[in-house]
Amino acid sequence: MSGGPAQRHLQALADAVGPQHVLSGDAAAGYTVDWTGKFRGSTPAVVRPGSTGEVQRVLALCNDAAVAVVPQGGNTGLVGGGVPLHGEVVLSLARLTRLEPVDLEASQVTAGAGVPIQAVRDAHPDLDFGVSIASRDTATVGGAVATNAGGLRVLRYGPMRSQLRGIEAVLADGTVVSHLSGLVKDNTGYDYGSLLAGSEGTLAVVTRARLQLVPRLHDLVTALVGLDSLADLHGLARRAVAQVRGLVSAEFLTGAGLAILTRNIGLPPPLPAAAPCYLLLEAAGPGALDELAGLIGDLPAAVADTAPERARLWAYRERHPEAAGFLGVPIKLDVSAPAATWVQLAGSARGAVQAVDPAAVVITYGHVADGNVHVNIVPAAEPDGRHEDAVFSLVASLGGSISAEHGIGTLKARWLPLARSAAELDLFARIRRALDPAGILNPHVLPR
Ligand code: 2HG
Ligand code: ZN
Repeated sequence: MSGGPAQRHLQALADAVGPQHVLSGDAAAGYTVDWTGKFRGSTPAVVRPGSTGEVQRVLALCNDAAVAVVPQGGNTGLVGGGVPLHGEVVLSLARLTRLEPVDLEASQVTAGAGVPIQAVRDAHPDLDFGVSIASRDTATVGGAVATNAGGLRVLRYGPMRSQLRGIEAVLADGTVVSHLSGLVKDNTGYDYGSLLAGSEGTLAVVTRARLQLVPRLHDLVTALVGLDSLADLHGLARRAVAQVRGLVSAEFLTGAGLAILTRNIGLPPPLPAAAPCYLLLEAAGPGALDELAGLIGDLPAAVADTAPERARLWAYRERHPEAAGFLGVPIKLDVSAPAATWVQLAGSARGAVQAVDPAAVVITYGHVADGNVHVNIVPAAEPDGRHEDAVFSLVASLGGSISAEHGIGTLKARWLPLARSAAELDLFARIRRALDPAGILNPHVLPR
């Protein structure tokens, strides 16, 4: 934007949402960088609408002026998809915080895009929300839909897309589409809510979501088991999935990541003897303790069945995303592989990275039952794409995905052809042009 038209556009945005909700300069700074510090951009304005009607007006104005927009929720994304890396206007949905009363007949709730995930989990004492992610206090419903967030309970409840029972969104030209009746069975045409889940802000801006709630779990038991090898760990996780009826989570971490955490945040070692890798299992229900004990047998393990003790064990896993940040600005990858090649992926990611950057620090952890490995890299060599190349080539050779849950964003856009055929990419582009012909929605994310 430049000169007079740019000023008139900013004035029109201020008229649409109120001048106090259009931020620039220092007030906008926090919206232009992601939490790892890797993705830093700049913006002429952060616009914070307070209603769907205001989102509608903002998008219509930007569409008419052909001004690019980056939608942003809690700004907890890890792939550079929610910050203005090319000088876009930031459309923050953080003020859409209305959480409607829980519909107890349907066990559903309708939440504004800016409602934090934890607030949905806390919406009713007898009910819970199936998606739980480490950033749940800050990550928002809209952002979680737009990235199809996964997290710690996917093996039990599926990702964000599976929780959707309805959606309200604003198209690029300001048209509002809304289907929030919450019907479980409703075959009346395209399920555009599913399409928007994982669309990374490129097809429409989510303003409200109708979400399925689940019965709150009781008698939760958490176990952290030390194992000698990733093959043993994967075998135990697979037996847990097959045998433990109340299994909720099966997460892994390694001694290398744990050592960084114990050094930097003073967590005491979880077990008397250090192990090469650790499997965290959580299960619910009256039989959970016995079932987990039977599965774990004589292996070294810490087992907890009270909330504070469970939280203590979870910290070893949930604080892993912070570990790389103690050493530098990390590259965060979230790859996955089929069960048959998971051990190979988890076991050779470090070697693949160090083949192109011998002094790089590589920390792996993640959601083992989903085949998902987080590869956090603190590069020593220039971060020029060589690290991503190494990991993504390995993943492609193992039949896996270059993004299990964080999305493509700007970080992975150039590697998408490794994961999707030319025909698929062309279909993506056609869908995108149909919904956003002027190309204003998150233009540097996913192919056009
Ligand atoms: C997790 O599983 C998140 O903890 C974050 O997906 C992973 O920071 C990361 O790389
Ligand atoms: Zn994850």
